[in-house]
Amino acid sequence: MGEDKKVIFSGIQPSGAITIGNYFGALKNWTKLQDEYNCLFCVVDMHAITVRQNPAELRQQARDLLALYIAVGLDPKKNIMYYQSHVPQHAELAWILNCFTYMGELSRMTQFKEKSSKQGQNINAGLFTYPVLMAADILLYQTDLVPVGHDQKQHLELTRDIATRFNQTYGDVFKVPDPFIAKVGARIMSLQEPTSKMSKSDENPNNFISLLDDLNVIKNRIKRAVTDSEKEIIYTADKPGVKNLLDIYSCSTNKAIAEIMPGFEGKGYGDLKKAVADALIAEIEPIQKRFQDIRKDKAYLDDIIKTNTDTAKYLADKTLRKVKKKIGFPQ
Ligand code: ATP
Ligand code: LTN
Repeated sequence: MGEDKKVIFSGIQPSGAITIGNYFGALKNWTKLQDEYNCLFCVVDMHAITVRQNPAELRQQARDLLALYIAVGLDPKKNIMYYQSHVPQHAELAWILNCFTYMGELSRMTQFKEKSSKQGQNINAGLFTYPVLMAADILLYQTDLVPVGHDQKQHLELTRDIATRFNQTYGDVFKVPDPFIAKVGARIMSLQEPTSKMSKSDENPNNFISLLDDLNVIKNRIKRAVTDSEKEIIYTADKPGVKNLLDIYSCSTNKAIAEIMPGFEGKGYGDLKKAVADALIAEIEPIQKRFQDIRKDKAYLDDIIKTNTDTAKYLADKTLRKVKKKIGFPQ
C-alpha cells in the first residue's frame, strides 16, 4: 500500500445475488477509486449471518462475490480484497467496541428496525450489534473514506461517534472516517415497489435485478417494472417508478439526467423500458463474461485470497495491538 494515499474501506454482504443497486450504489463507484486511494474491499460474510443462511449457498455466494469484485474491474493487485471471516481481528475489535456503544444508539438504527420487524419474535443479538461490527471493519484500517449507498449513512455516523468516544478516553487511536456517497446510483429502488430500495434479500424476485441474471430475465423484469397510469416521461419524485428507470438508464449510460431527458421527449413508457433494458444489458453483459472466466480459475482466485488475507491481517493487527495496549489488556 502506498503510504501517501488515503485509505478506503467498503464491503458487501454475500447474502444473496448481487443486484444492480449494489452495483450502481457501490461496486461501480469503487472501480473509480482504485488508482487514487489505498482500497480494501471486503466480502462481509460475518455480517451475512445476522440472517439465517444456507451454509452451501453462503460459501458459494461469498466466492461469487469475490469473483464479481474482480469482474467489475477491481484489480486484485491494487486493492485488498478478502473475506471478513478470514481476518479474526474484525471480531476481536467488534467485541471491544461493543463495550463502547450504547443500547440506545443501536435501537435507533433504521436498518435494525426494518430487519427486526421482518424477523418477528426471535431477533438475534447479532442483528442488533451489526453496526458495531461494521465500525470495527472500518476502524481497523485507519480508514479515511467509506464509499457506500445512502442507506448506510446512519451506520457511518455511529462509527464516527464510537471512534470519537474511544479517542476521547485513550488518545488518537482511530482515524474518524467520512462517508463517501456518490451523487448518482446511491439509491436504486425496487422495481415493483419503487418507494423502497432494491435489496438482494427481497423475497419477491420481480423487485430486483441481479448482475448475474440471464439477459432475458433482465429484459422481462424491466418490462414488468411499475410505472404509473400517465404517459409522460418526467423525472420527478411523484413518479417514483419512472424516476427509478431513468436513474438506471443514467447509471448504465454514464450520462446525467439532464443529458438524457431530451432523448425521451414525446416517447412513451414502452420506449423508455426498451432503452433501459438495452443500456443495462450493454453494461452487464461484459461483466458476466469476465465473471464466468474468473470463477472457473480456482488457482487464480485461491492465490488472490491468500495474498490479500495476509496483507489485511497485517494491517488490522497494527491497530488492534494498539487498542489492546491502550485498554490495558496484559501484554
Ligand atoms: P440485504 O438485502 O442483504 O440487506 P443489500 O442489497 O441491501 O443487502 P448490502 O450488502 O447491505 O446490500 O450493501 C452493499 C452495498 O450496496 C452498500 O454500500 C449499500 O449502500 C449498497 N446498496 C444496497 N442497496 C442499494 C440500492 N438499492 N441502491 C444503491 N446502493 C445500494
Ligand atoms: N453494512 C453494510 C455492509 C458493510 C460495510 C462495512 C460497508 C459491512 N461492513 C464496512 C462499508 C464499510 C451494508 O451495506 N449493509
